[in-house]
Amino acid sequence: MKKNMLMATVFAASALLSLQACKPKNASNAVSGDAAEKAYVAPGKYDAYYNFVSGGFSGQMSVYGLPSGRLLRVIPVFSVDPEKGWGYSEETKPMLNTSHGMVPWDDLHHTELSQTNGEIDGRWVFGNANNTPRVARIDLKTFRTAEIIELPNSAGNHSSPFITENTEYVVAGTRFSVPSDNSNGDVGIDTYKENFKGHLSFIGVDKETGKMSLTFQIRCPGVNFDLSHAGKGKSHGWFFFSCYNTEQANTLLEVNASQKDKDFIMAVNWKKAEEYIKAGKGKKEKVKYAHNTYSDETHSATSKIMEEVLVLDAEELKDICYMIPCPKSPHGCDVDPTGEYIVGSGKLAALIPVFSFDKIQKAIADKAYDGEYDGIPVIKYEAALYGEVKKPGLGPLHTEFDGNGNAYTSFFVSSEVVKWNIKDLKVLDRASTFYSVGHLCIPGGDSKKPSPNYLIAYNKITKDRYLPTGPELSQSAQIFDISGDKMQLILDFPTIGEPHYAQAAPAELISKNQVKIFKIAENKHKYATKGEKESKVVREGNQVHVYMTSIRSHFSPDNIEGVKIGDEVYFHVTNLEQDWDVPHGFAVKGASNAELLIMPGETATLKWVPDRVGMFPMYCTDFCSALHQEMQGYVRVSPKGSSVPLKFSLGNTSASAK
Ligand code: K7E
Ligand code: CUA
Repeated sequence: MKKNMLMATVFAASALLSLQACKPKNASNAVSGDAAEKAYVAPGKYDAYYNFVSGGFSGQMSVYGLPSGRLLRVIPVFSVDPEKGWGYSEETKPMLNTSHGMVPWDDLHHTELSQTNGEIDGRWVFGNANNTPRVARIDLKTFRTAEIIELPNSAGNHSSPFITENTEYVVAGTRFSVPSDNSNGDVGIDTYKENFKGHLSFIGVDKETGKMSLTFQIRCPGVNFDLSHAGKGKSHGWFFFSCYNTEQANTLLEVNASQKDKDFIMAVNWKKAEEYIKAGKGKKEKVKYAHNTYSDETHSATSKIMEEVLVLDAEELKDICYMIPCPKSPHGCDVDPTGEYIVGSGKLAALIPVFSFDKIQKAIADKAYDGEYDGIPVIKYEAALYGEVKKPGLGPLHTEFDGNGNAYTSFFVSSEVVKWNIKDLKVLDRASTFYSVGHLCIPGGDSKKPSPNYLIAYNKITKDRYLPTGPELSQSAQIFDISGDKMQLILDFPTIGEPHYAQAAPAELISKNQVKIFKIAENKHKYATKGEKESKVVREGNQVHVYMTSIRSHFSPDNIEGVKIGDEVYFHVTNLEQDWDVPHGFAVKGASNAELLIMPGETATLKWVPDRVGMFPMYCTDFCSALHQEMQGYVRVSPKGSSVPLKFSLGNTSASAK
C-alpha cells in the first residue's frame, strides 16, 4: 500500500517533469509591429540600463545593456577567467581561497544591487556562490570583485545574497542543512532530523567602504532554505525565507520532500536578533572560513582565515523566527515595494499565496499559532494570508514588481509571465516565454522604487530559438515592454552561462562613478615599477623577480638571460599608461598559466616555472597600438648550474647585469 502510494507520487512528479518543455503556441511570430524599434539602440548611442545577470554554473556575472541586450562585460567572480588573468595572477589567487584551499569555480545564482532607503544606489552588486558557500561584493566603480567572504555552517548558499533596505546586511540562508561545523559531522545521513541544522548568515556591510563582516548567524531547524527577501518600509527589520523539505527527508527528495501539502515561509525578526546579540545571547563558536579582500591601492588581494562566529539559537529564543505555512515546496519569496505583501511561489502549487505583514504581526500578537515546528511557532495559514491568486498558471517561481500595484510572476512549467494586481489578486495579462522561464527582472523590481519600463525573463531552455550549437543550446533572456497595460515582447538574446536572477540599474547611476585609470603615483604594490629606469631583474635564490614595465609599444626589459631550470620566475608587470582604456597584456610561451591583462597604473604578476632549456618569447596580448605586434621580448633559459649571468636589457645589445 505504502509502496503504491510512493509510486503514484513518483508518477505524478514525473508527469509534471515531462511538462517542463511545453512549447507555447505562436512561438515564432510573437514579435510584431513597433517591437524592434523599442529595443533598438542606434550605433554610438547608450543603453538606458545596466543589467547585471548571474551566470549560474559559469560562476561569473555578465553585464548587458538594456534594452539592446548588448553584452558589455563579463565580471569574473567565483570562477577563474583566463581572459582577465582572474585567479591566475599572483594578485588575484587569494580571492578564490576558502577554508578548503583554492576553489576556482562556483555556481552564481543571484545578483543584488546595494540600496539606500530601499532604492538602488549604484555602489555595489553582490553575488552568491552555491557550492562552496560564499558571498561576493563587486565594486561598480571598477566592475571588479572587491571582496569574497565564505560562510561557515552552510552548504549550498542559495537563498542569498539578499539585502536589507540600507544594505545594513547581506543575508544568506543555507540550502542544504548540515551538522554544525563545530559538531561531529561524521554521523549517519539518516540522523538528519536530529543532527542537521539550517543556518542563516547576517553579513554586515560597512556604510562607507562596503567591507563585509559576518556579524552573526541564526541556527534554525534542518530544512532547505531556498530563497529570501528583506522586508522594506513597514516590514523593514524582518526577513522572509522560503523553506522546502520541511519533511526533513534525506533521500529521493523529489518524492519525499513533496509529501506535505504546505511547507513554510519563515519570517525572521532580525532587529530582535540584533537586540539579542547586543544582550550577549550569541554563542561564540569555533569555525573556519576565508575572508578575501582586494585592494585598489596595492592591486593585490589578501585572504584571511577567520575562526569564530556568533550564533543565536532560534529554538531557544522563541521570538525571532516564525513559520508561515506556504503551499507545496515554495521557491521564490518576494516582498512588494510597500513591504506589506509577501509572495510565496510553490513550485508544485496551482495558486499563489500572498501574505500580509500586518496580519503576520497581529497573528504573532494574538498567538494565532498551529503548534510548533522543531521549536519554532507556526502561524495559522489563514491568520497570515492576505489572499490567493487563483489559477495563475503552472509552476510559479519568481515575482517582481512594477511599483504601480502590479506583480509579475514567472511560471516554469507553463512557460509564461503572468501579470496580476496585488490588491484584488486578479490576473491582468499573460505572455508566453520561450521557453521555461526562471527569474524575472524589472529595474529596481525588488526595491521600493521600481522603474516599470522593461521586464526581462531569463529562460532555461531555448529549443528552436537560435541556430543549433551541438548538444547544448544557448539559454536566453527576453525583454518585454511593460509600459502599457499589456506586456509586449520586444527582443530576445542569448546569455552567458545559465541565467538565474538579475537586476538592473539606470545607466547614469553607474556610469558617473567609473574609475578610468589607477594613478601610477598611488600604486602601492610591493613590486611596482614606476618608471622604465627602475625596471630590473633580481635573483633571490631560485626566485627571479622581473620588475617590468609596459607602455606603447614595448616592455622594459625586453630581453632576459641567465634564467635557469629550477627557477621560479615572477614577472611583475606595471602598466605605465595613464590613459583610459589602454590595458597591456602579457604572456610567455609554455607558462602553465593564463595571460595578465594589466590596467593603466596597475601592477600584476605572472608566475612562470620554465620546464626546459631554450628560448622563450613573451609578448603583449592586447592590441594596444599600431606597433602592438612589435611589443615582444625573449627569455633565455639555461640548464641548472649554468654560468650564464643574469642579464636584462632594452634597446641595446650590451646588456647590464645585476
Ligand atoms: Cu529560481 Cu537558483 Cu533563484 Cu534559478 S533559482 S531560476
Ligand atoms: Cu601592449 Cu599590445
